[in-house]
Amino acid sequence: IMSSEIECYFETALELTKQAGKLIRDRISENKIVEIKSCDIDFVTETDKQVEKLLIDGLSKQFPAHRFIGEETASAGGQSSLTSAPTWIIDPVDGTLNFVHGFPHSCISIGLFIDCQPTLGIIYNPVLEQLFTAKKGQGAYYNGKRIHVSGQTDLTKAIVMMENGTSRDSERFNCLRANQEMLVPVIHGIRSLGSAALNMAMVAMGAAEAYFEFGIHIWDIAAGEIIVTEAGGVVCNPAGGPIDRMSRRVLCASSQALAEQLTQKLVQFYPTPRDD
Ligand code: LIP
Repeated sequence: IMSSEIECYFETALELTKQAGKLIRDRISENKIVEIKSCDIDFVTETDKQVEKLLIDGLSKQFPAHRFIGEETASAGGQSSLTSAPTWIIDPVDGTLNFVHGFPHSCISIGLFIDCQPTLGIIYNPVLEQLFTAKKGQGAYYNGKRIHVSGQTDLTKAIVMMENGTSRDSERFNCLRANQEMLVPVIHGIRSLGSAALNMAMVAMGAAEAYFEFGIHIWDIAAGEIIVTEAGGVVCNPAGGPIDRMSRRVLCASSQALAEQLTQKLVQFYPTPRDD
C-alpha cells in the first residue's frame, strides 16, 4: 500500500476520532444510563454505542471496501474474524467503567490492520487531551511529539501495569492475586489506569515498563500494539512467543529482556472464549 493511502486513512480516522471524542468529553461528568453486558461490572452506555456508530459510519462512507470489528457491534453478536482485507478495530470507549464514574482515563482506540498486520493506531483521551498515534515504520507520537519506551531491561526497576478487569471469574482472580504477590516485593510499583489502551500508551511513552492482562479483547489492544512497537517496545504473548491477537491475552514491555523476565514468572490464565 502506498504511504499516501495510509496518510488518507489516518487523517480520516483522526478527524472522526476528534469529533467522537467531543461526545465523551461533554458527557463524562453527567449521569449515564448504564446497561450491563457480561457481568455486573461490565458496562455499556449510550455514548459507547454512539461513538462506535459515528466512527464506523464515517469510515465506511469513505472506505466502502473496508471491514470493521467494533466492541459494541461484537457484543451485540457481530463477528470478529480478522481477514487480509483492511480492517478497522475499534473500541469506542476503552475504560467504560472509568467513564461511568467520571474517572478521567477513558479513550477511543482505533487500529487499522491490513493483511492482518497493524498499520496505524490512534488512542485519544479527550478528557485529558492525550493523543497517541503511530503509523507503520514512522514512529509513535504523543500530542505530536515523538515518544520512545524507557528501554529498561531490569524487572526489579520496573513499573508494571495490571488490571482487575471487568469479570468476576474466581480462577482469573486467583491468578491476579498470585501475580500481584509475585511482583509487589520485587518491582518498583504496580499501576492501573482502567484502560488497556492507555496502559499500553504509558509503556510506549516510557512512563511504565510493562503491562499485561488476561481477559482483554482484540479491540482493547489493536491500536496499542503498533504504538508500543513503533515506540521501540515489545508486544507479545504473556506465556512467551509472538502475540496471539485473538487469545484475549497480552503483554507489552520496554524491552525484550524485560518481557522475558515477566513471561518466565507470570502465573498464566487462558480466558475463554477467544475473540475468533
Ligand atoms: C476494558 C479494558 C481494561 C480491562 C477491562 C475492560 P472496556 O475495556 O481496557 O484493560 O481491564 O476489563 O476490558 O470494556 O472499557 O472497553
